[in-house]
Amino acid sequence: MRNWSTSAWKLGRQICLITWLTSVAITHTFAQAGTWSTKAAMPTARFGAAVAVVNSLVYVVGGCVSPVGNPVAILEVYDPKTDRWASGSPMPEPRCAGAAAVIDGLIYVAGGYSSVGPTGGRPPVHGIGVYDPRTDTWSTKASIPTTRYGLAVAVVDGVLYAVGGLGSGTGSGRAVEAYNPASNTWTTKAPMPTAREGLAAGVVGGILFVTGGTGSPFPTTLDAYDPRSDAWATRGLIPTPRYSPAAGVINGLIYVVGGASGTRQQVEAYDPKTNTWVTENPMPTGRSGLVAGVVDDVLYAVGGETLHSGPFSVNEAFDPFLRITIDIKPDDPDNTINLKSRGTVPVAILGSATFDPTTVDPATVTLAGAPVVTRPNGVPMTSISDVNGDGYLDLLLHFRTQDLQLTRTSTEAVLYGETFSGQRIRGADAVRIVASDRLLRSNPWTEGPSGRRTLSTD
Ligand SMILES: [Ca+2]
Ligand SMILES: [Ca+2]
Repeated sequence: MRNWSTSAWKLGRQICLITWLTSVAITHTFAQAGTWSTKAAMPTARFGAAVAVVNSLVYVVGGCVSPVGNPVAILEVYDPKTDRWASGSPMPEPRCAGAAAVIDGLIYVAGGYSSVGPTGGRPPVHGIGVYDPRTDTWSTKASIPTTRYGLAVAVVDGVLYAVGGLGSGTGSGRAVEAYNPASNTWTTKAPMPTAREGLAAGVVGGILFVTGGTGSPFPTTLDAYDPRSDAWATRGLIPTPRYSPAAGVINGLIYVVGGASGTRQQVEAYDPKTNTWVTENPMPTGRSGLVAGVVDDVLYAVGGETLHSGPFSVNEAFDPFLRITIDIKPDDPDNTINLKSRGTVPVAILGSATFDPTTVDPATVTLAGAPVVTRPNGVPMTSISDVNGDGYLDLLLHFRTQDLQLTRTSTEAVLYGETFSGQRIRGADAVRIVASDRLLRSNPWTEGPSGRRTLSTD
């Protein structure tokens, strides 16, 4: 039997009880606005793999290929643009229930076990496996001090944090160790408040959030780690406690997907800003031991198992947003933005046969992190007209250029918002960032809040 799942199965009834007991204490709402779709299946069905995203490609590495375990070294790569899979060089050794993260374009895989012995023993993988997608080659770095599997890893400020998991040492479930690639060394950090194996992690605003997993007692909370102060805080309860879910961060929300509890289809999103949860549409194929990679704000839930079936090759995509079309600077096909301008950037949310932009709540809209310009009374400044003459009304909004979180290398700006009924929307348009001083001198025209051009007096 695979102990990796049976521990969760034993706790199944306990989970239901905990869920019922805690549901009244948790602030969460039901949005159910995101949509699921089925994508090309992974060539090799697996659970307990590790996942990383580099340059919009999803790398799924290692895992177990049979219900009894059988760790593998396989690397398979999914390209969401083409909905196709390719193979990469396998890891130096098999690894199941490890975890991966990306630093400077390299994939670091830590923890896991390399085989399953006849009596259920799981020899640990000691070294970090480092994969360079540019050369399709692997190397091995410093051994993790506390060997463990079913851990989570995450990166904050170029340092990899290996959190929790089940290992040989006592207290492995609370272990936190940080790996610095510059020095190839590990450092011991403050332990988690809650012991967890089969947990999920996400980073928002430099804070590492963990939830899920098994332990003693069964973890029902979401815990937050601040690497700057090396301190943990418990941030409240998760609506559905579960073993071995996957997690992905999209626009500052942590989406926790699947895991052993009930149908294993549950999707819940945590907002660190408000410390609240939203229940999302369930995943079509319920699974635990799956992985999740996020590309262009779409979460790809790949592989996994259940107690009675799997491993799975299934690949299902979750999009939290209604995708809309925007036109940054309707008068300018190049969407030129001078980051030092004191003016505003007009953006049209375009209407269509299927989308009425007047349903958008302007107070919820941001462009590259900037809010909509408001009137002195605080009401967002908006206008409605058919800016592109296609017969559908468009919503014109303005954003202060100096509020935009863009850099000189930005090539795209993303607009997020919600409709008045709570549907999340997302639109993106290309931008061309220009050297500021030169433009100010050569172009005497600046844009006012109305979007109309006025001659600058500079
Ligand atoms: Ca434009
Ligand atoms: Ca229009």
